[in-house]
Amino acid sequence: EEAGGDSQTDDQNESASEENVDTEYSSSDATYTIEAGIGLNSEHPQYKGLLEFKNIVEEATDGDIYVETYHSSQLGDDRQMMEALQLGSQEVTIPSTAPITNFVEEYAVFDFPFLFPNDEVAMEVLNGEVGDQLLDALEDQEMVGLAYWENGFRDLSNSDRPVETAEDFEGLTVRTMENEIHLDAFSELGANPTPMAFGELFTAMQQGTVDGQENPLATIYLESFYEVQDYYSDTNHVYSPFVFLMSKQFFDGLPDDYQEIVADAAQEAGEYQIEENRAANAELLDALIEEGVEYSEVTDEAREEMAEIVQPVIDEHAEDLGTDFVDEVYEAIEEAEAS
Ligand code: TK8
Repeated sequence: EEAGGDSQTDDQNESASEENVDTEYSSSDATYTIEAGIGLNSEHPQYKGLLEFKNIVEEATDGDIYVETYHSSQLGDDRQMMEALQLGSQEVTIPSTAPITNFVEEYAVFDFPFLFPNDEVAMEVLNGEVGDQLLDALEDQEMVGLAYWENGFRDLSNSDRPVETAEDFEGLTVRTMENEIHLDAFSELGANPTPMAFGELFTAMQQGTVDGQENPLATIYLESFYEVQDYYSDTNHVYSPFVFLMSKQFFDGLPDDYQEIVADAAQEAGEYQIEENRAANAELLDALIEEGVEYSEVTDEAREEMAEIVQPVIDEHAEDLGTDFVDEVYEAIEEAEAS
């Protein structure tokens, strides 16, 4: 059984190192070793995607680049891993965009609630001009953004009550990512947002430090949050992209053909990750209900009410980010919707 709790960490370490030796290549024969770490556990499509990246890169370089994979925040939380990339002490991580805002502020536009109508439009915008521009901005932060992967639409789970409407958020203590827009939006809804790193979340829910959290269904199920959460609502309030990041120091030190191999592999493994992720998010509701979680269906009407309540938060942050940039994003969304 995989769970997010602390007691599981030893098992997860063990299985991670087993996976690392379970390949025809080894780090001792390699010229380059990529240490790649993610926050989610080995059950999540994000990790499957990372293993796919490993296979493609090792195969294409005949083991000259070796990829060591770590999950479950074994190398740190999203922010710490990005800092390690900047220092060149870790080579790859795949955070959600929300913690990237601490490095490239404009990524915050993706934290605007109800920004994207669906994941197809989101991916089109990310893979277009807007997404490229933001990847480029990472270079000043000593990171290279190689591809967009997908975390998905975020939903609410909690241990206190069924949440169907905006009113139901009142007084609910909700863990949010460490990101101003999330904090402000949940405050506006009447909840008590408590920012913390993902790796601390399971224990916080278990100990009752927070009533709930918000993440895509795949995470809620695959991280066994149902062990400590009784209610799930498909709020779909924010679409979270993942960004496949590489240390710029490391990338710049690779020969040109290897740079191309890792860039293509990040893209290709991402296509696989996105497919697996969408399947997981589409399939796991029944499984979650079977674990005893009560499902509250959120109507479009209720979502519209939530959107109205948080609109002032969006307006305020749009000012901060620059209205030209935000308008460009809105236009890209309109274009993607029309195509
Ligand atoms: C995993 C995180 C996680 C994110 C969060 O490293 O913190 O809630 O959704 O998936 O990036």
